[in-house]
Amino acid sequence: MTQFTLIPACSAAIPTDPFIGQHLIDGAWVGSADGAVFERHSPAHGDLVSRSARGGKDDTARAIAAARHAFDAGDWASSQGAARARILLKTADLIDENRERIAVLETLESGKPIAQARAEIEGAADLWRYAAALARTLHGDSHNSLGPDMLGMVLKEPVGVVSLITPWNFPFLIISQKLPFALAAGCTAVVKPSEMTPSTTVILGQLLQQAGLPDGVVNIVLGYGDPVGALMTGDERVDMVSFTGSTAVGKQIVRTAAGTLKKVSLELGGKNPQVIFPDADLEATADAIVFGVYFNAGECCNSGSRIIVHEDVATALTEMVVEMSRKVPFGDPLDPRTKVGAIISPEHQAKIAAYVGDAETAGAQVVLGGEPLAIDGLAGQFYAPTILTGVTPDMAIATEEVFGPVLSVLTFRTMDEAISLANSASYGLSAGIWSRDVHTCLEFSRKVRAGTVWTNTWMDGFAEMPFGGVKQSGQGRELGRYGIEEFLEVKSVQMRIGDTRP
Ligand code: TXE
Repeated sequence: MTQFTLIPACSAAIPTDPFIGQHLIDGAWVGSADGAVFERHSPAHGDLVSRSARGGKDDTARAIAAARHAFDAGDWASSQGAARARILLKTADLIDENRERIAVLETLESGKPIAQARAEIEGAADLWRYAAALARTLHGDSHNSLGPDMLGMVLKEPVGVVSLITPWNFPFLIISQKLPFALAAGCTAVVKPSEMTPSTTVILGQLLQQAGLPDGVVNIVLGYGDPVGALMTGDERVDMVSFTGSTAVGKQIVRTAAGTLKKVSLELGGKNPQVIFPDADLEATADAIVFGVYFNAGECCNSGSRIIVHEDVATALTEMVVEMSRKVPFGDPLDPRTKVGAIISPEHQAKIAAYVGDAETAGAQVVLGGEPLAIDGLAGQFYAPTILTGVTPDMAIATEEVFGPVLSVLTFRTMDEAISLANSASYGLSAGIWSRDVHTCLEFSRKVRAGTVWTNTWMDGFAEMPFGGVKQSGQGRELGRYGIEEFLEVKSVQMRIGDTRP
């Protein structure tokens, strides 16, 4: 029997000319002041995909100055919510119209399957529409119980200039979890996409211009965390940083932002447990586990990478997951049948392999995979679907984010033990519970420390539902009403009315 389902290189054409990315500063597309560029090759195919301006100190400073000027001029911040909503809605329509172009670039730069890239772009357009609706619902409170001659008003105002720094795993979706909400609130922005996946954010900038966004409201600087991201975090003219990425860089951002005490919102890593009780529908659970661990090749903060299964059903469930894993199509991300594509970089592939190797040394058993995959006709890096049993809580693989298609299986006997295992990582992004008993589901949901709990499902997401983590998974929330509140300040206005003489 073939061990895995592999999809070889398909016939989809890869553009011969690379995508050229420039910075967007005050409405103009420009190269770097020093002429520097960087390139991105497809992690699946090896071909050159994009050549981008590589931002430095001057480019970043100009972008921040443009955002500051656009905010302080007041036209955007004090515009009607309805006017901002119109631009966001137009942007959503343009995203739909350009879906294929964006999806192909996203796939080529990130290595993710084209079918998932298309769904991601569709989901992103929905976020722009949702944020447009929120732009028309901004309101504070009034208090008329402060005495006969006093009126209190609580106003919601935009935070100001926001720096938005995004990672490579869902480039278009993650910027769409931040930017439309910031714009709906009336903020202006400086955006830095990951150096691995800069190009779809450039397209977004082009679409925003087409939609009629005034110059300077959104500025994009392409380049690396050092210096661009760090400057966007430390500059006094920036009022807030919203970051998605690694916990290590999240901590660095907090330290840098402390110099000017700016507001910081962080969406960081996860080591998300799924607890399976013996009364769960095992087939549905296995199916969701397979989806949860291989989605985006496991390069996903919500990856369900840690299952904690009751001893009585551990063997049966693991066998089901192994069998289902063999059938998941791994391979050329441009082939619409592919469900799992390439690993983002050779360095990251080595990091995944090291985690698996260390777990084996520590006594875990590799029951599936545990090695790189060679795919016919593809020069990039792929890692096999990997399942480890006999994982114990003291192993690094049980508590650290691997960010690859690697599942760790732990076992439990009692609810207390399950909760203690689930809460044993320093992360607290998401968690799952599988049981037919509503009391079991509720008890777990209340006791687990996580920003999101899925019961009898995994990784559903809705524009309406807030998303974010506790513990070292971050602070602040995206999406839902909370998604816009992050970008608003509260001002207390206390007004004496009637006779103002003492
Ligand atoms: O992330 P980084 P990387 C995790 C995952 C992965 C690891 C490393 O475990 O293996 O992070 O990925 C910018 N100041 N996640 O190295 O470095 C950088 O340019 C300001 C979890 O790609 O955190 C990029 O735009 N910005 C995660 C962004 O930060 C800085 C998604 C993220 O890069 C900076 C991705 C600095 N000092 C990785 N240094 C999730 N939450 O889903 C870098 N950057």
